[in-house]
Amino acid sequence: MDAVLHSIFQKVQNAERIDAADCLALFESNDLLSLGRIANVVRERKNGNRAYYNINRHINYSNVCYVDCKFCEFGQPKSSAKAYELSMEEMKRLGQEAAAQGATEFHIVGGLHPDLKLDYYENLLKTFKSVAPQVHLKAFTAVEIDYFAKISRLEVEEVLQRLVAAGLGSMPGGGAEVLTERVRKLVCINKSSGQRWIDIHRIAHKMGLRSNATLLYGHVENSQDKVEHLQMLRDLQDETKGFQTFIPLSFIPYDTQLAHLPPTTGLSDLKHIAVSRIFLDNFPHIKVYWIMTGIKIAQLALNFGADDIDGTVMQERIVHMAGAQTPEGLHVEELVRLVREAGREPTERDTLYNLVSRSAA
Ligand code: V47
Repeated sequence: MDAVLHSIFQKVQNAERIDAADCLALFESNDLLSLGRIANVVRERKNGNRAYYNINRHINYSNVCYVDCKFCEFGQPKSSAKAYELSMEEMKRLGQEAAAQGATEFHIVGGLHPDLKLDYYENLLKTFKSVAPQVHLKAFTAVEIDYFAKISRLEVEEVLQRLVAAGLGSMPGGGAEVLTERVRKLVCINKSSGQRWIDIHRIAHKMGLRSNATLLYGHVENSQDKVEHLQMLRDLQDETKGFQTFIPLSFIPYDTQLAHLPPTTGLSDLKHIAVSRIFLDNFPHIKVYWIMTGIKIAQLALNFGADDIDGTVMQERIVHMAGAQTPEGLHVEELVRLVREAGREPTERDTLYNLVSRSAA
């Protein structure tokens, strides 16, 4: 371990907070094993030997989206042959099927649809609650919430209050991409600003909602952008304590407008897990999203800072439309096997990290 990493290691061992310059040094280092060793100290201090997973289903009501982010192939204009909208009947069926398989969470997100109104989204949540009242609804990114506020000419608080009344339980971490304006201008110029994303999570947290945060890495961003992104998240978390989990998302380029970029590497995937675990000292959990990293890297990540391996997902569309080669869902037995083999203790959780115990069948 070189002198710079060694001094960061000492701070972490003494539970001292590292600063933005330290974070930059971590991103600039390729000494992966040392990064993992440092991250593991934080990971085990916070979560011991546990590795969390859940039984969840992703449901993407529609991919119609007017925004046209360069990294996203899921969002399509209404006229595209790839555009779709699920019917309420179909969504009921998906909800019932997942609930019968023991799902405790539906993760519901979609594009920014030019025609749907706020009552559609309220109805959507009510429909899921009517078929599976016990299942937690983690729904709508801050970008969707911002859009709902614009189209309904309501304040964000009121939109969230109406959605909570319809069954909203918490918010996922999508739409953050890279929060700096430099990167947003390059890859998602039509989207809510990074500051707006932060402000909406602040409002949600102040209303008592929990949420997650993400970072989309491996495209046009540099290390400085990522440090600023993590700093914005850490600052908000100091203020509200409303974030549960941070999820670094590795960019899948194949069928996107950025197809000329190379895919991320194993080294880079594990580095992002480790650096975020070390810097985000006020986030309880770091999740490795196996859908994007692949199962093999996800398993290794459990010893490089991650304490959560996400869930069964059942049907992933966002990055599979971008050409991801990973499975679209996993059986819970497979998740448990991966965790055990990594030497961690598989721990089923619900969305809010309450432990779930199931009696053996
Ligand atoms: O916001 C879009 C990203 C996100 C691509 O909160 C891409 O628990 C890689 O946020 N390659 C949605 N990523 C997914 C997401 C998420 C996933 C799992 C759990 C949680 C949680 C949140 O996917 C988008 C965008 O950043 N994305 N296109 C792509 N080609």
